[in-house]
Amino acid sequence: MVDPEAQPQIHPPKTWATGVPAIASSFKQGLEQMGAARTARTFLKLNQDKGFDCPSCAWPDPDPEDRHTAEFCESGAKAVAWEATTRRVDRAFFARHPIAALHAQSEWWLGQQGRLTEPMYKPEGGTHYEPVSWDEANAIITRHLRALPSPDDAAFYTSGRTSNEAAFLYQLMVRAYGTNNLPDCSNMCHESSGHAMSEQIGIGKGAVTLNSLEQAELIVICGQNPGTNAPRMLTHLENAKKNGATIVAVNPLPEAALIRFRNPQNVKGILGTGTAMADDFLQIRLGGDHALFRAIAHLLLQAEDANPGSVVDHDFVQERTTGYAAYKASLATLDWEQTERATGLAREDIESLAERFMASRATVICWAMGLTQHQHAVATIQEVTNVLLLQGNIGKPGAGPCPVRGHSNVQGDRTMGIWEQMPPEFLDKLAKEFAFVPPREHGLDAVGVVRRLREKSLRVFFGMGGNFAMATPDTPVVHAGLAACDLTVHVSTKLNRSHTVTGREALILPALGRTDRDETPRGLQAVSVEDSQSQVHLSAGSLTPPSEHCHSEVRIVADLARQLVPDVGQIPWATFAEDNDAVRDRIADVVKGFDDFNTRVREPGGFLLPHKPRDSREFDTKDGRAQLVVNPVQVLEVPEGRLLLQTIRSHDQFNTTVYGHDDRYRGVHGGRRVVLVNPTDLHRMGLHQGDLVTIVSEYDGTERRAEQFRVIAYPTAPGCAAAYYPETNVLMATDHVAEKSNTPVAKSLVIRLEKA
Ligand SMILES: Nc1nc2c(c(=O)[nH]1)N[C@H]1C(S)=C(S)[C@@H](COP(=O)(O)OP(=O)(O)OC[C@H]3O[C@@H](n4cnc5c(=O)[nH]c(N)nc54)[C@H](O)[C@@H]3O)O[C@H]1N2
Ligand SMILES: Nc1nc2c(c(=O)[nH]1)N[C@H]1C(S)=C(S)[C@@H](COP(=O)(O)OP(=O)(O)OC[C@H]3O[C@@H](n4cnc5c(=O)[nH]c(N)nc54)[C@H](O)[C@@H]3O)O[C@H]1N2
Ligand code: SF4
Ligand SMILES: [Mo]
Repeated sequence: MVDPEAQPQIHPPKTWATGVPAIASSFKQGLEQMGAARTARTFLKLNQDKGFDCPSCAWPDPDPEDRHTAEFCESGAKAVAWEATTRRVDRAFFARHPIAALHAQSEWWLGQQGRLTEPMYKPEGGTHYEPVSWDEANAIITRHLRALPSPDDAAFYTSGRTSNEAAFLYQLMVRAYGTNNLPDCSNMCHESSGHAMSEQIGIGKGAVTLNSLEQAELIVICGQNPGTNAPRMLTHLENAKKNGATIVAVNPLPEAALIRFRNPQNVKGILGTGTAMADDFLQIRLGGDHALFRAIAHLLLQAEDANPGSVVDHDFVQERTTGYAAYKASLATLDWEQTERATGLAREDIESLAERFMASRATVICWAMGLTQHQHAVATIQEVTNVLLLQGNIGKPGAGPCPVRGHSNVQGDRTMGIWEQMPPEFLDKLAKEFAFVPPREHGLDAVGVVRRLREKSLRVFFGMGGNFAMATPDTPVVHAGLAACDLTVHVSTKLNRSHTVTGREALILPALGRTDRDETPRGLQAVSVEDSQSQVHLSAGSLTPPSEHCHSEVRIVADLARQLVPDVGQIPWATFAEDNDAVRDRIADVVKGFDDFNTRVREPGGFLLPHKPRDSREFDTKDGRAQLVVNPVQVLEVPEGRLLLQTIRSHDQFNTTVYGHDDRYRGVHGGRRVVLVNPTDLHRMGLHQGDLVTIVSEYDGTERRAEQFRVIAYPTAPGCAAAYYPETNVLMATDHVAEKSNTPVAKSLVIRLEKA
């Protein structure tokens, strides 16, 4: 296991995705980590009815009768191999490695050591983690939390892999303890989508299903790299294409999968040249999408004026929306010079995309982090929704907004109440169901927690999964703030950086993963998850757990709650600890759309949650109509000699987990400290491929530095650069956030490159 951090090798970017190398890569990872028998056994259960849900992304599964034997992709296989590894991190490992030595290792190395096997504790002044019993661990947490002047001095983070059942119990415990400090990874991810869409259509979730997607006439994919981050989406795009859909990619990077796709699940896909995926590729400048969609709307309205009734769906707009007149007035004229500057696109390219909108009777727009992680993200997503609403592209087959979620259950966790600002109706129901008084004041979101860490005023940090120390902005500030806590606790499957950035005392609590069998005195347990398109289904692992001391997240929460809040309300924690059906019965009482949960979740494929705009074109907004909203365009101005930097995922990582050092489709091999820059910009800056540079970000008069990056000449949009996360989180400023959603800006940092 050599950490090949040395000099990366650069090959030309690929112009197609998947096919044989993807299959080879999946099995290589599996065989290395698990051996042949376990690999075959595990992969055959992945995403199958009565099997387990892929722990990687949130892309939905087809109906059970339409599933393949291998209903997964390379990314899913890597995530499974990573979790189901036979390597172990036990007490001997922690005795051998002082925490400081672990801290010096890379993310990749930490992730390679294997599964955590028992609770570990770092006492005050300790240099090593030491074994501790579950009872003692819970007593330590309880002692600290009870000693706090206010429950608001603790924060309880959730990453989106947590099951519905565990998430529901977790928020219940935290609210019973007395705080709404429930930040989650969604705060850094699709918060902007949720915020934008809730205001406009009354719900923050996507409004298309897989079947519907395949009936679209036009699919626009903005700010998303599905070939790496939601690979099976490509199969459905390919089907849509076979049904006659036009696909347009809007991206600063020519991502391989958006250009050409080889489907590994059919023989022609393996051998043949594949499907040309995108009919058009608009190489947009970072942050230019708001201006692009304003221009599209302008052109649609202009065409409508020229030929009334030809473009706008007037029945829909009149009966179901508010704000048309003001919206139309705001688009009477368009500043084309500003539009071209903001988008980096030529007017003809925008006009030709507008024509595709006009020609389509059913349009889907998909997006991910390329839209959500900008200062103007909420306005951008609202403009996307405006354009869909104008043509009535919601609540009919083949049409609608399709935000593609990240973590496999990030959407479900939110549905279960993991949010620092759950609405009063939810809290009322919780209060009634469990006979206690939940706190009403909004809690801290992820950036709120970072601000408390910055002022060193947070006392206890509790992480339900995830890697808060690396996923957040301003890495050194976060690390110093965590180190100043009285106690840090992490419920995890594997070692990561957050375990090496310890509070005065620290705990690691080992959890079962999706692949593990969960057997309690009440029998085998299954959990449930909600995918990106609101389908809820069961997931049950079948592998023997890494150790008898690994507990399910459900049990971890319930056992802690029995010590922490035994007398708050009437909550049967002991039953919850071993019976997920009992938890689901209570979710059915509290959470909308979950009636008869235990029965419906056992139907093959589970059940679809209600979604008024999708199901009946009804909108839970202030006036019961969808809102067309006006937001002024902002052009990201970049001073001379600077670039806009986006921080992205390579093909060999899952967020802060680094599986390997190749980014195959982009042609980067053997290293991650690289910055991709357009050749004309390099030439202008006097830099050459392979030069070693320091990336310096400039925000609000402050500078942040990331050293030892190699420059790669890459066909990204001019004026733009790209580098991998989390190595570049040191460049992000805590206060640089999206308006309204408070999401850290990860996709448009003003930077300069200094030759080392
Ligand atoms: N294998 C794998 N799968 C994953 C993950 C992973 O790390 N690895 N992470 C999961 C998670 S939590 C998430 S949120 C998703 C993330 O999925 P993505 O959003 O696809 O992930 P990113 O790598 O952040 O890629 C952002 C994409 O948007 C483009 N982009 C950036 N800025 C702009 C812009 O201003 N305009 C436009 N039009 N495009 C832009 C980038 O070039 C890139 O293609 O993936 C999930 N799935
Ligand atoms: N610069 C920059 N920063 C970003 C982003 C970006 O694009 N650029 N993206 C943001 C986004 S979209 C997201 S979602 C966040 C992600 O932030 P997080 O969700 O906090 O980070 P992950 O890397 O997904 O967390 C991985 C860890 O989760 C633990 N884990 C894995 N499986 C399980 C499980 O089943 N149970 C438990 N208890 N633990 C488990 C493992 O210990 C693993 O190390 O990062 C954000 N940060
Ligand atoms: S598309 Fe996402 S959920 Fe499906 S197998 Fe691949 S990584 Fe897993
Ligand atoms: Mo995410």
